Amino acid sequence: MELNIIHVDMDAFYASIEQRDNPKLKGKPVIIGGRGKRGVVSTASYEAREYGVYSAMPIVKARQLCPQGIYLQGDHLKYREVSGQIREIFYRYTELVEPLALDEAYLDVKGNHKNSIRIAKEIKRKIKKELKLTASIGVSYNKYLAKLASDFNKPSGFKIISPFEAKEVIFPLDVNNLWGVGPKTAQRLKELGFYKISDIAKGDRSLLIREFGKRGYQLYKLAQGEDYRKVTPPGLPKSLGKETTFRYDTRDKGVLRGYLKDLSKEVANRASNKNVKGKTITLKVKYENFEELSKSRTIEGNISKQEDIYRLAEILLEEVVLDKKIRLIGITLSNITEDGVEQLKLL
Ligand code: TTP
Ligand code: MG
Repeated sequence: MELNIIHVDMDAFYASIEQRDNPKLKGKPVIIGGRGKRGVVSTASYEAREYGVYSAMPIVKARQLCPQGIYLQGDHLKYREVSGQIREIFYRYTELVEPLALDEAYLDVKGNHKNSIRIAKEIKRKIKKELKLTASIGVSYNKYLAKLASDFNKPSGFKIISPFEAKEVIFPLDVNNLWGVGPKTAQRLKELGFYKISDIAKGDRSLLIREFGKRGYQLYKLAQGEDYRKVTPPGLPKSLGKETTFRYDTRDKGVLRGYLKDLSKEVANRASNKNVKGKTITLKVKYENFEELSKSRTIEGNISKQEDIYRLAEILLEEVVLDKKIRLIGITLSNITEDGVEQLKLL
């Protein structure tokens, strides 16, 4: 298990940006939030948190707790811009960046030859040096633990959770520290006798599954420090496919190849429009009796060109038994990654 997942979460994001841009706000309780009686706190600087002010609290209440606070409406355009600058730093290390919010993202740095702990430290340093802001960073071997780690010693935290210490770190924690467990699930878990993560890890798996279904199994796995979710960059389609139903059913290979050529071209065009490439080609056929069959092949490299897609589809067609006529054929490109970002980003 490699420590290739990094989770970055900026500290008191909106408030820190305001403090950075206006020296008078430095070291002061700054509260960003909506205006008016019904406004709520978006975030509070760490100085303001000492008064008990936190996100989602009504502004009215915040003013009671911290009358000397500096209350600002905030500038979302600016926060968005800074968010872009932070992501630009991430992209120097990997294209596998999955933002969760303006100030938060998962990175998978498995493709980078540098040691991931070193990458994480560099990212932290660059955010500080170039953007004059602090981030809290967690490094681990999966998303759940990386996010947990980044939250460990905020602000300006840095924590690594290795496979050897994962259980030691998570076992004593309350079940609400499991990914996706909100107040309701936490309460139900406690009614069932699961208070700490260790209770789940050592508990009755079938009870969890009976109670929560698939989610119960996932909780059981998370409690062992296991999480198989991948870091998925946004906007990338999971697959690109195109299929066609024939006017006349056929088992003629020449005709089928002709269709495959057209379909390959369409899939290649879509890949080019979306600027993606893929590793897996799937050929789907539907026989005249509506029976369906699909065959896949995954290659080492990545493809996106018509001729490459066609070549693989043709190989797959050879594996299809043509004892009945076919009424539909389709090609799908999957296992998709962005094409050409490397060069663009270096420019
Ligand atoms: P968070 O990362 O949750 O909070 P934060 O960055 O302000 O503080 P922390 O150091 O604890 O990470 O959210 C990021 C930004 O999102 C936050 O600065 C403001 C905004 N936000 C809201 O507008 N409403 C909310 O309820 C929350 C939680 C955040
Ligand atoms: Mg944050």
